[in-house]
Amino acid sequence: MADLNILYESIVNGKLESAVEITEVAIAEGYSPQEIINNYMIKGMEEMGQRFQDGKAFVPNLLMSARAMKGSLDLLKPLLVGSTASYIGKVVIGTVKGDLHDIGKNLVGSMLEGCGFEVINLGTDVSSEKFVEAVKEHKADIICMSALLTTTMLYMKEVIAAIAAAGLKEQVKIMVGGAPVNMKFATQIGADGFSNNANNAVVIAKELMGIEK
Ligand code: B1M
Repeated sequence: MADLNILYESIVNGKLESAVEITEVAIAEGYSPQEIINNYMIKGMEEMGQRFQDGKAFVPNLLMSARAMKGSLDLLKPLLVGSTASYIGKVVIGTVKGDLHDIGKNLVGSMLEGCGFEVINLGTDVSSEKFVEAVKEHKADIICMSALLTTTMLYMKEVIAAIAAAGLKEQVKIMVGGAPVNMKFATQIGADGFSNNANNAVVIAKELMGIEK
């Protein structure tokens, strides 16, 4: 039987191979991807954040942990993606300019995909111009912005201003998220929705599309 504490330890210690190995076993044994992600992988990254803050871990450690997390996530992603014949809405998602954190954003994107949205992932360090272009090009219903730094979250306001300046505010709903972002901030900058986790992001996105839960 899979000991998922090994997965937690592998993320914390940045061990890609053992993270992948134990994830494969867990999948074969029928663990749900949500349980694996929420109870072990995210907890491992949170522990690394704490250690980093306490000066007990450094950027290379974070990178190793992120690599291990990505390895496991790549295996779980196909299980999150459902088989939808037609999409319920189109989402453009990206981490805002100046910010390179993408694990949480990718998780949100995968969950949205799994729940029937078409997702256009713009990556990290995304400028307001790129968001505007993508909304126009893909005729997106929702923009999801992610930020993990207290400095870069401020850029979300600039993106919203650029969307308004391009005359797109009535056309597209704007959702924000990421560790330092909260409901108060989301309201202040004029976002239509906020979520502090990937599961709830789907609920909010559906609400914004006018779809019953
Ligand atoms: Co950095 N980092 N980091 N980092 N990093 C944090 C964010 C930090 C809190 C660590 C700490 O000090 N405790 C801190 C920020 C402090 C602050 O601003 N208050 C920090 C710092 C300071 C930095 C650097 C400045 C360090 C340096 O260079 N001196 C630097 C900045 C680089 C840059 O972006 N320009 C930096 C770099 C990095 C790495 C590149 C090494 C690496 C990222 C690798 C990668 O993403 N590919 C990294 C990591 C791994 C972290 C921590 C440890 C983990 C982040 C993570 O992946 N969490 C993080 C500490 C922490 O968060 N505890 C930290 C797991 C992920 C699943 O959660 O991203 O929160 P999260 O996503 C959640 C929710 O927030 C929400 O749903 C997700 C799933 O539940 N969500 C959304 C996220 N986006 C959403 C969008 C939505 C909705 C919900 O749309 C609507």
